[in-house]
Amino acid sequence: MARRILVTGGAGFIGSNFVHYLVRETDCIVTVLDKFTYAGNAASLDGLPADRVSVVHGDVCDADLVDQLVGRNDAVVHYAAESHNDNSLHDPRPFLDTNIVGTYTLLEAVRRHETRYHHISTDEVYGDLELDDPTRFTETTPYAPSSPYSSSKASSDMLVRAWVRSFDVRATISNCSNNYGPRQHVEKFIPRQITNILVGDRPKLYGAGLNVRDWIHADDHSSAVLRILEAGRIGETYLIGADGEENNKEVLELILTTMGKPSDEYDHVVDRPGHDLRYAIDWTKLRTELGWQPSFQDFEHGISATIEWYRANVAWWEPQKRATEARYREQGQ
Ligand code: NAD
Ligand code: TDX
Repeated sequence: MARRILVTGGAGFIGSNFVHYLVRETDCIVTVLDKFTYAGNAASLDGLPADRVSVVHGDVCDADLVDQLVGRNDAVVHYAAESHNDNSLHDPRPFLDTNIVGTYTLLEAVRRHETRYHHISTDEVYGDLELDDPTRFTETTPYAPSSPYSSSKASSDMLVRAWVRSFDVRATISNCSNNYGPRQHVEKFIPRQITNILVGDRPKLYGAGLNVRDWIHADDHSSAVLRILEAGRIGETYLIGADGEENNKEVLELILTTMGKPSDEYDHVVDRPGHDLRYAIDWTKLRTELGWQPSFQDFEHGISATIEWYRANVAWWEPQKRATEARYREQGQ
């Protein structure tokens, strides 16, 4: 197991959950590299021991800084990204810079230092499925991304594959389904609806809400990544999921009723252009090859715990809420 791990994007949603997970479950030393964009939150790393976790404020596109940090670590787990589809439809450029050039910059550094690299990606690289399609995404599904976000992530995956083949970089890739849990930015579906209810606004459902997402708890994503880092085969891709398919309308109704509201107390708003219909992950390879299993299988319980986290941590999300909703209002969403 790597002793010193560089976690990029460690002040974001999934990256911060991974850092907390590493501190709880391992004895490794963590360095976070984060640009603290609107999505990075220093408070997400509060309470972590200073002798285990240090934070560097910087950009994954800064080649000198990345080279120095990679040189001091045994492994890199690359979470940093522009991550929100809606933002990518209005201003794609930062997605190309961070997601593509940032990944290139890290790959060049791990190539020079011969450092183990794990690349965090998304199931959205595979495009979408019909609602009644019996198949799910596997590691051999052809890439067919729909949005500027997912195409930039697909590009970054391709760079990793090329650096493995051409330069023998010791890399693995994981493509995970939709995460939920604590510390997710209020622009994303589940936290947006929970915090709308908490501030007295109505939740907002895009279109008819029949789109299906395959939900996994962020801690299960973390345990899968750690397993791949420890035992994954170099050059391989692993899909991460937890059999959590739900349509958006059902998820919203669950949030409303769990929070004591009538299940129809929400607005339908304009749909996302090019909105992917359904994602679904077949994670057989992760189970059979690496023996991984998810721990959070009760979605209703996971949603209740997430609602409680947002209730108890208003100071964490309130500063971002007004600006996020102002942006959505401009877009009619
Ligand atoms: P997030 O937006 O919550 O966090 C991204 C973090 O990256 C932030 O802390 C931000 O400050 C940092 N960052 C952005 N640009 C940077 C740059 N140029 N240099 C350094 N740091 C930078 O995102 P998230 O939802 O936690 O997603 C993390 C990763 O997981 C992404 O690679 C995303 O594609 C992937 N992923 C997310 C999901 C999901 O459901 N959210 C699912 C599968 C995969
Ligand atoms: O207010 C909303 N109303 C709504 O109906 C928002 C913000 C979203 N939605 C819908 C759109 C999607 O069908 O909910 C679904 C989930 O939306 P997002 O939270 O924006 O996630 P999604 O677009 O599915 O992408 C997420 O999962 C894959 C992450 O943001 C990506 O980073 C990850 O790669």
